[in-house]
Amino acid sequence: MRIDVFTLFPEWFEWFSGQHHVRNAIEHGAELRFFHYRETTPLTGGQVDDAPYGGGAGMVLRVDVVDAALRRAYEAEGASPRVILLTPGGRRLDDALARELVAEPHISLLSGRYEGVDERVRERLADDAVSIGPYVLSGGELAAMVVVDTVIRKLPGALGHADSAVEESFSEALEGAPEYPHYTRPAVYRGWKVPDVLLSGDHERVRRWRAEQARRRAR
Ligand code: 6GU
Repeated sequence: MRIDVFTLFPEWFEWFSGQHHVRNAIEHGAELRFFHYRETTPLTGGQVDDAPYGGGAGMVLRVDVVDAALRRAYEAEGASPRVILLTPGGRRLDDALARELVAEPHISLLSGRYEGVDERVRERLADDAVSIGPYVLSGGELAAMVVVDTVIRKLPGALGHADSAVEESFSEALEGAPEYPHYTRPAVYRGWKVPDVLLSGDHERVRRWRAEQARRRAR
């Protein structure tokens, strides 16, 4: 799978790209690339934004700037990724959407900044608009990291243990329920005990207990 991120702040992603699970996914064949709007802007002086028509505060990311970045990235190689605008008004990210995205061979995430992004980006250039939750961030960069993280951890090899992503919270294996509780050593700490069933060695009882706990958390 290939994931491209378009941004005005590529340096924000340096730390993220260095994280173990991200590097693992890349070593297993995932591709993660970053594109800086400023490097492909058709405007002079690295301009990427402009004042809003109709007036008002703040600046708006220009449609010609986003179009130039997409064309430069894809036209020569004839790539046609699913283009996703990151915006607080988009479709809410959940596990179903993450599964939908991980099934794509190639996605592009467009981060916006400033007061907003020219609406023609959403109407004409993007296939989808996605939000990570009901609050407003200063830009799409953190949202892009959240989307990339939820998607790549579903790719083979991103997590150390092959089954870790299968049974995790909200996944299909748990029928969309939040995850069951986890415990590790010590078995008793300050008198706080780990449930006996987990120490029983009876895998079937453990499986049933975990399924019941996950259902309970869902309620
Ligand atoms: Cl995708 N972008 C911004 N700026 N704020 C958000 C968001 C995205 N999702 C939730 N809040």
